[in-house]
Amino acid sequence: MQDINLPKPISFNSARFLISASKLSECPPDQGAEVAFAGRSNAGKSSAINAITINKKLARTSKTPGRTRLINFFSLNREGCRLVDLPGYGYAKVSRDMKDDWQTHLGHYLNDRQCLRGLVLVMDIRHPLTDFDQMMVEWCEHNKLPLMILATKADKLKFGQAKTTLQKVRNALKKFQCLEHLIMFSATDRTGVEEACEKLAAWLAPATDSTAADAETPADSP
Ligand SMILES: Nc1nc2c(ncn2[C@@H]2O[C@H](COP(=O)(O)OP(=O)(O)OP(=O)(O)O)[C@@H](O)[C@H]2O)c(=O)[nH]1
Ligand SMILES: [Mg+2]
Repeated sequence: MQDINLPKPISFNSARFLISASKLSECPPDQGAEVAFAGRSNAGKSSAINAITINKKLARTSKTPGRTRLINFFSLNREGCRLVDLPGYGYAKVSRDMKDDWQTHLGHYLNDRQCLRGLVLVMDIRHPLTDFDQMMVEWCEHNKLPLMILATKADKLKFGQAKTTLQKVRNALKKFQCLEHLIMFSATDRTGVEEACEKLAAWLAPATDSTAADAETPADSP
């Protein structure tokens, strides 16, 4: 029997570009529910968003690291729900000032955004757990923010190798309670896409009821 209060399911294919922000003040109002994709430059964040939304043209991807320099917001078919493509970290070829600038804005977003429901950390399965990745995991743990890791570009490894790497990552992170999902992923052959969609929809679900979303918002930011 269908619960009459059940909202329509999120369709990730409904994602549409909403706005780009270079700083916190340019972001959409801090309401509803967002899930942000973070990770090293060139790890495959934008490609993961495109695979999840089944829209190759949604987030711009590039062979050149540092393609995504702004915080890009994508709206979904459920009001107030958004996916967020964050600028990659660790891009070496930009000036130090510019790098500091990005990291400051990224830091502001991560620290201040009340509507953030979870973080998707995208890492290249061939180079997992860089220093920055570890920092992000620790940041999620400290802020009690649910974490999903997409070990992407799995198509670049043999299945056995990919499995072994995943197990190593799992072992390395077993003390972290924030880690809710660790998924072998490939934007190219769509490994793990369905699982990621399912978990993302669950994270975004509470925002369907605005009172529930409000009730969940802590009075003070961490
Ligand atoms: N083989 C393979 N290549 C991938 C996959 N995901 C991304 N790529 C490639 O990796 C490169 C970087 O992908 P992006 O999605 O632009 O990476 P990004 O993390 O958004 O990069 P920045 O915006 O620079 O931070 C592109 O050439 C993609 O085609 C994957 O699952 N498999
Ligand atoms: Mg990108």
